[in-house]
Amino acid sequence: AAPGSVEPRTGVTFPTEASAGRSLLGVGLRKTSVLGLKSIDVYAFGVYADGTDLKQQLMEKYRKFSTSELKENAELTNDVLEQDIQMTVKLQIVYGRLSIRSVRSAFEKSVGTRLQKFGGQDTKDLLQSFVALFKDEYKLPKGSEIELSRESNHVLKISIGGEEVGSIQSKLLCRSILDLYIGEDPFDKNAKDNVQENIASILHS
Ligand code: DAO
Ligand code: DAO
Ligand code: DAO
Repeated sequence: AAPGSVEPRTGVTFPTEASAGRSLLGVGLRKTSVLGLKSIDVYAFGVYADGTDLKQQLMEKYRKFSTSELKENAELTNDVLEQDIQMTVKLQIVYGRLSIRSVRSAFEKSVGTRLQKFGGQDTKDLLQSFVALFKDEYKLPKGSEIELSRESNHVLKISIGGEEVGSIQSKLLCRSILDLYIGEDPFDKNAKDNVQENIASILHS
């Protein structure tokens, strides 16, 4: 098999490198619960970052800390979210009956909460106009691959099945999306911890 990391609960493998030489830092699972009862595995994900950007933006500030101090350092994650560091989150859908309607409402909830938290109330209309672009006729069957990437200068790029479907320059939106995976209340705590550990070791390499 090609080198990579397997997300253990779904068996999805993520390659150790994403496009443009970004390295895999952690893998995880995005779940949801229906009616607060049944838990559904929705997608597996892999978080990648450009090692050179990490060093350039963060080394100066964090070199004085040991690796174990860095693993616990909340400010480090905050800086990763804020700075102009190229990152990619690859998603692979594992839920077989995902409707665009539920993608829309999940997005409103997950990303919407973050937009409000970091940007304030006036992001609401923008969010509405964005989710309106998720048309009902789109399909995201099991196995679909989505890439969310932050390009330099805070450009968010979204690709589905290797095809770019949109991009927008917004520091707030980039931050809000990455926060789902490595922020304060992440989808998968274990994935977040692995990402932070790997960032710590990159900063000491
Ligand atoms: O079908 O009732 C249901 C549950 C569906 C849950 C959907 C969660 C969607 C998560 C966002 C996926 C983004 C690609
Ligand atoms: O898991 O709650 C979440 C948010 C995931 C962000 C996924 C964005 C996907 C946009 C593609 C929609 C295409 C119809
Ligand atoms: O950063 O200036 C800003 C405000 C951006 C708000 C983003 C709202 C989200 C909807 C647009 C997403 C399009 C991909």
